[in-house]
Amino acid sequence: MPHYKLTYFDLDGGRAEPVRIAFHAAGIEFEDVRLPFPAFMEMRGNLRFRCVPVLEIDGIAVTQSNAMCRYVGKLAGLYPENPVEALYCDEALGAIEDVLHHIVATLGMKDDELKVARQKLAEGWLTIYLKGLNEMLERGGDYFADGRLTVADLKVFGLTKWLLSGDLDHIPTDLVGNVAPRLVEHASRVSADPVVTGYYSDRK
Ligand SMILES: N[C@@H](CCC(=O)N[C@@H](CS)C(=O)NCC(=O)O)C(=O)O
Repeated sequence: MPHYKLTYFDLDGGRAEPVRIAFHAAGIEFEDVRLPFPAFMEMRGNLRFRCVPVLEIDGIAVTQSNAMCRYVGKLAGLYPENPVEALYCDEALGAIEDVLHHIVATLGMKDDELKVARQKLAEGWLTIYLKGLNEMLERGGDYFADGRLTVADLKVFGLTKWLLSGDLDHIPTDLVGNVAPRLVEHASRVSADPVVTGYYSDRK
């Protein structure tokens, strides 16, 4: 078994979380390196794309969270084998990356600038992406692909949970429910899945 080392911020969320959950589901041990922000800033200049997560497999570093989701998803049985279902899974993974870039662009802002940017985000890109994800669920039923839990569900769940949490100032917590009600049901379904509950009960 290779040595896996996953480096990310010390958050139970974000881009590394679906990868951590998939490792757990696969029963694969990994070194879960959780960086305080100052430690990230110190190493940032040495990271290939100046960002995390970074997955090292026997010391060989790999970037791109969606590539990691697919790789560990395959090891865990959480990635579809059927090419069309894999396409649906990838579509959801890619959509979340797109919308994360819009959210991240507002993270360094403050006061009125933040308020204006977040209101614009909520009414604009967030609504577009949430509605799109809702529409994709209408195609797939309860899950984004393969009629079962995949890494796509873990990634979308991370976003929905963040938006529902109220941690993003000026993003109304009822936005998801208003524009994408299927995503709220989806988040409840995913949070109750044994793959997810098993991961968090072992984290405690
Ligand atoms: N496409 C990359 C994006 C990675 C990314 O933007 N990571 C963020 C954290 S979630 C980061 O390291 N930001 C710090 C920075 O850009 O300085 C991926 O999916 O892994």
